[in-house]
Amino acid sequence: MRMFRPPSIPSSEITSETTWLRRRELLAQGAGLAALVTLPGCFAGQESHAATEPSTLRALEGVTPAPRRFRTEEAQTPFEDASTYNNFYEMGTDKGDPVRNAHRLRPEPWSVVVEGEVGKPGRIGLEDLLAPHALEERIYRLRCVEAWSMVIPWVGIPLGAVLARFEPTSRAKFVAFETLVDPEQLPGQKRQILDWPYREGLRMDEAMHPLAILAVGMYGRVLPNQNGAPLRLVVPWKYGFKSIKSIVRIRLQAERPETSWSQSAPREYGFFANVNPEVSHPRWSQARERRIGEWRKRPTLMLNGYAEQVGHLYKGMDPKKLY
Ligand SMILES: Nc1nc2c(c(=O)[nH]1)N[C@H]1C(S)=C(S)[C@@H](COP(=O)(O)O)O[C@H]1N2
Ligand SMILES: [Mo]
Repeated sequence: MRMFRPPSIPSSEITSETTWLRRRELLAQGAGLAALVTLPGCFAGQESHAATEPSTLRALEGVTPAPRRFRTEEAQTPFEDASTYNNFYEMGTDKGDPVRNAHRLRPEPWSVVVEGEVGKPGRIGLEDLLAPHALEERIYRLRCVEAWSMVIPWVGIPLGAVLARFEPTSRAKFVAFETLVDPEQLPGQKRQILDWPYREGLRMDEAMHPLAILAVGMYGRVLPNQNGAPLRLVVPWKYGFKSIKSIVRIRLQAERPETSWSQSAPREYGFFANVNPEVSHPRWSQARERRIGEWRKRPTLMLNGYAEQVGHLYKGMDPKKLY
């Protein structure tokens, strides 16, 4: 991960309302563009980017609105920014690379292997993974370790509910996740920037916490490829790199899994990666952050503002070790 550079995209508008919750018809490939530009707050004056939208981007039906504890009323990051300023190293290391390379990824059909310390292991199609769960909205802050942040209305399902279906055994203490490996779909994998696949992990109690979700959409629509289609993790109290994209494998296990960033730079990126303004990254302070679209920096909140909800998970642990 690199040092902060100001976003290369002009990001001035602020979507102040949750305009996105309107149910939308399935957008046909051609009609999609026209329909998207009419959505208030999105794409105003940005038609050129809309043209790069994956053709599968379509509305999600029947989403339960987020209850108070799973939403922030802060201004939401415009969809335009959240879908063009990305970290997805498998699609390139510049923030603009993912949206440029996104069309190569084929998010359907898609399946996920669930294995390890579970009663019912197996490979499961995305539809079957999602089917028994109602889609829920969650409006979360997400803070990148590079000190920029966003507010995004996700659509997904609680990770804990999904894991429970596979009947974790009593030996399951951690969950390991892996991203797809396919250099044709993810051209960044032609270079050994990280030891692919991208790998992340959570402790079991973190994974079961209701704030942790598997997201399939944002802003009421199917996830754009550059944001991790068709299925990504969102863990809002941890630095963004924990929120692994385009997941193909979930393994429950007794031991703490190795993760890509802590393996490549253990001094800089730990396993827990809890947002903590008091613990500096070795190369920069984490005390403040720049919300995409804002000029003035704002203070970073302990556990990204979710301390009341998840603080108890880390009782008795040294916060200095929780980076
Ligand atoms: N597979 C994979 N997942 C990933 C990354 C990545 O490079 N590869 N980058 C992470 C980082 S550093 C951040 S900040 C978030 C960014 O998510 P966004 O682009 O949807 O905002 O994705 C995370 N998930
Ligand atoms: Mo990040």
